[in-house]
Amino acid sequence: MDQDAMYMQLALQMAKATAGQTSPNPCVGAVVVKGGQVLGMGAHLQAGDAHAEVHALQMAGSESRDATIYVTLEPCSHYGKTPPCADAIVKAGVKRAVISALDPNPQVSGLGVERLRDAGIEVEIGIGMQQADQLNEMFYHWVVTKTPYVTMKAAMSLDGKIATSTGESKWITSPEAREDAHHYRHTHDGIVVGVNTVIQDQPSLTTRLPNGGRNPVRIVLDTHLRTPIETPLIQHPDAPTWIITGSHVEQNKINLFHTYDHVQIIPLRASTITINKVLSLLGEKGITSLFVEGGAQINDAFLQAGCVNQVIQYIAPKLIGGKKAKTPIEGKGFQHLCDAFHLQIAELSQIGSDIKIVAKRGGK
Ligand code: AOF
Ligand code: ZN
Repeated sequence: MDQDAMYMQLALQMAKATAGQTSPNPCVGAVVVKGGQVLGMGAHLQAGDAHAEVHALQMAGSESRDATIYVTLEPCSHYGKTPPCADAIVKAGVKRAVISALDPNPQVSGLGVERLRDAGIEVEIGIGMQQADQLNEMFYHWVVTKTPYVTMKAAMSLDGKIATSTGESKWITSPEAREDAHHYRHTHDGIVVGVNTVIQDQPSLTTRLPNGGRNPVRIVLDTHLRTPIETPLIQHPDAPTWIITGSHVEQNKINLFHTYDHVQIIPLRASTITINKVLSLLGEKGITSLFVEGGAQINDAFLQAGCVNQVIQYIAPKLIGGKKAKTPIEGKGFQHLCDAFHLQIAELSQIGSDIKIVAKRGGK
């Protein structure tokens, strides 16, 4: 591996280690190198904190002069919660900047590189780009569309059932597969279920990894505000719970939830809930990624709205059978094959005794 690729891998490793903790900002790593020595390194740890380059430059101090900086994302050029990194790089007297990927944030997008080049810094773009793009895929989507990147997850038997005909669903997949799914809770800002899932399964929707993990905001789509007060999402304040309702829900019903500080009732302006409206609302509230983990009806609503970016499917080697046994997506579905939602397999692996498929939008 050549030197540039090696130092960029170091920066990428640091960025990857912060997955799930920087939202609504991307994961970024930076390394400052001179004369074959690493002089500074850093990662952006959470929104509002210093950016990766600032940490790395500070560590290198005056040694940054004439050094090379490796950054996994184009240095920013705007005043956000922190001042522009491109200015800090110029001021430190860095000679060369190696960048994995451009920042699609319209406030930056090419301007960071321009500022570096204008100051006479040699800029090289593209080393490690694929990994950097993959790492910040959800941020890219949100910063451009202002709606969250949507991941739909399902766990089913080999014959495509998510429960038996009597409704038993615990557990179809192995503990290993269930733990894997918790990584997605950790790396998504929000998790969404329908009110029927809340009533039937009483889920807590928290992240339970061996070392903890970040809980996503728990979002319930509940047109008529049927969420029971005595459910874990209301009784346990482990994470915020947002209940999205139609416009017609009575105020005295909403007031019943007021004593729970972590609960917000959010009525839409229309009497019915549409997925596109929900996504715009969540995007505005800084939810950059949404994990859809609940209910065959909700899955269908996302599918019909054409708003699925990625599907995570766990398949257990069990046969359940039964005409009445549920499948991952119900509702109307598509009547014609030519209308079916096309995905491409991005990953295929075995987890515990189960198969895991990651499929992404695109392709025919
Ligand atoms: C960088 N290095 O480590 C990160 C960058 O509000 P702020 O100041 O934190 O700026 C957030 C934006 O900065 C974010 O939307 C993205 O475009 C960029 N993130 N840029 O140079 C970093 N995290
Ligand atoms: Zn920056």
